[in-house]
Amino acid sequence: MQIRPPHLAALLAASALTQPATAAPAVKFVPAFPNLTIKKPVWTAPIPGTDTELLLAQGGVIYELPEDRGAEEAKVWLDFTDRVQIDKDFEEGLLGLAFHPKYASNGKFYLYYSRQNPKRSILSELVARDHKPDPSSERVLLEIAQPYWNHDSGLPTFGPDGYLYVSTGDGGKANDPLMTSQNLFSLLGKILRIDVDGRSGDLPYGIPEDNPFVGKPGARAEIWAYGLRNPWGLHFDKGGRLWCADVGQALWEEIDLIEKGGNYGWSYREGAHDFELSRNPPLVTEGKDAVKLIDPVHEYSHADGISITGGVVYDGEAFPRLKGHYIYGDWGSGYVWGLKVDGEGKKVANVILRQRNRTDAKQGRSFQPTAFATRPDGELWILSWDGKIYEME
Ligand SMILES: [Ca+2]
Ligand SMILES: [Ca+2]
Repeated sequence: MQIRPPHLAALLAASALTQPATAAPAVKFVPAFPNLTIKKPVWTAPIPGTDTELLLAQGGVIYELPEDRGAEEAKVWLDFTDRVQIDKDFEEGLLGLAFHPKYASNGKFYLYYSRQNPKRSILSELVARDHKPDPSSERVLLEIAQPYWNHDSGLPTFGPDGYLYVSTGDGGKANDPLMTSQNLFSLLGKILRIDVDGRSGDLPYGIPEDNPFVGKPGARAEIWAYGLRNPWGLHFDKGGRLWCADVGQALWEEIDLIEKGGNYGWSYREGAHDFELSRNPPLVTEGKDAVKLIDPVHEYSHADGISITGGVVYDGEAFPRLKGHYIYGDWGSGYVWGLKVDGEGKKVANVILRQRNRTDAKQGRSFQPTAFATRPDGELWILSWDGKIYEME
């Protein structure tokens, strides 16, 4: 079933509401390695304790970012293409990487990727020895059946508590057809929290005792938060707040601050609006079982983009006015914004840092952010679907 396009005037009015009152800081986004093109870069992270930064390509290869800004090629750190299996290369592949907080002593890191037959997402632990990855060390922690090729999400990140958080999408297709996001027995449409150093029962990981659904019949104890559609961007800021950008369906893109046990609404809600095509049972709104849905701290309509790419809270030195802003963008339009919220998580400002891509044939949609990542000097790398790595200037 197709959703009727919303009335343009309504969307433009909504768009006007999301525009900032404050002037945008003068920021330029420029290719940092003009001669280097890495197909579909999706994440970058420094190897802790080294000067080497890694770049994940969705096809299954992890590269080392060259030191030479003029480099035309990047060295391969790990070729994982023998394990990453891709049926539809639009959303499947190698999607996430996280280093263990004690990587310096144990060499452990984590990958999230897709396999086929049956279609599934995998979260694995691997070990690097002297910072060289050992593919034979793979230990599979999670295998999550994927009903469809899209909405795999897959962004492992360690919290300040030392536990591994990983987002999962709703499994795919439109309208949450299997109603996974609200189903607490499904690991889809969730943010999970596991203890990679522990073991609970037969599980290859531990369940932290303070997870919100521990001991609740009919609920998976791995779940930390639920009601997500396709999180693309999961980030702990310095203050320990967990930011999640959740990609919308046809109308609204959203940014959430994730709370323990929180229900972020999909597919009852898209952004801060009722989702008309929801297949879920009617919401219980009164009594002790009343369902509380948490609206995003910020949303924008499809007048301004089509797919949010979550970011990071900027803590660098080069752009003092951006300090404390959550920098994010839209994969489709090329907009980049900086969102400021107060201590209570209420929106204070949302400034435009980059205008949308012009649609003339020359420029096309060249800038399509897939990730915003903090580099060791506190500034940002911005990865783009066109294979380029950008920085702010
Ligand atoms: Ca899927
Ligand atoms: Ca939501």
